[in-house]
Amino acid sequence: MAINLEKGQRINLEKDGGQKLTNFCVGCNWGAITKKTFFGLSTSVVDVDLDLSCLLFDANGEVVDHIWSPEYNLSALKLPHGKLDSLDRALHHTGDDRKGDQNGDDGLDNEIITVDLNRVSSEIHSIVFFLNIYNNDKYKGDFSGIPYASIRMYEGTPSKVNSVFASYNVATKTECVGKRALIMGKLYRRNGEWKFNAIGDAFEDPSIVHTIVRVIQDYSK
Ligand SMILES: [Ca+2]
Ligand SMILES: [Ca+2]
Repeated sequence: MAINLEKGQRINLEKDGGQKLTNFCVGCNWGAITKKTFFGLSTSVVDVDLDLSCLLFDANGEVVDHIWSPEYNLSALKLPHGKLDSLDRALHHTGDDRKGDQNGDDGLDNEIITVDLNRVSSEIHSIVFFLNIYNNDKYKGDFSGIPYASIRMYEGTPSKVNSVFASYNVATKTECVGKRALIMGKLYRRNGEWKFNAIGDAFEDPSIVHTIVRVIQDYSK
């Protein structure tokens, strides 16, 4: 049975059979907004661009590595340029989806970070995942205005879901109303084992820059 994550919940990465979860996907599935126009006779689609990212920290809470869309060139802000792979190649992002599902829920996640915990550099002690609504002219709303948006950890590949380990529904959570950024959760080492803390803190951050700074300041330890 998949775990329905609650804010603040801490879980062991242990499957029903007792084996450890080591290879999995962290993904976000969301839909574009369909609007009825002209007295309901036709429809128009408003693209929604969510961005899934993560920051990787060492035991002292110093930034070791990061993954966010290469479309974000933040060098003017003294933040690293976006990239899709971690330096140790243990984590890989499938790429920036700027639209969301256009024809209803396709059951697949639109942005995914694949994780192989066995390959994570020993230097890394925590990995914080976060989600932003990209700041563009198409969608100015918050998480609650998106027809569906959920995050999950599952075994499989970006194109095939074998077994869902845990999920978190963003669009229906009251704490996400009025918010455009979500600190999803943190993978962290404890006594040689990986665990997961479903943080679930949501913020009004107008851009990913605010969230990156926030994660570095408040979620690195
Ligand atoms: Ca995106
Ligand atoms: Ca989808």
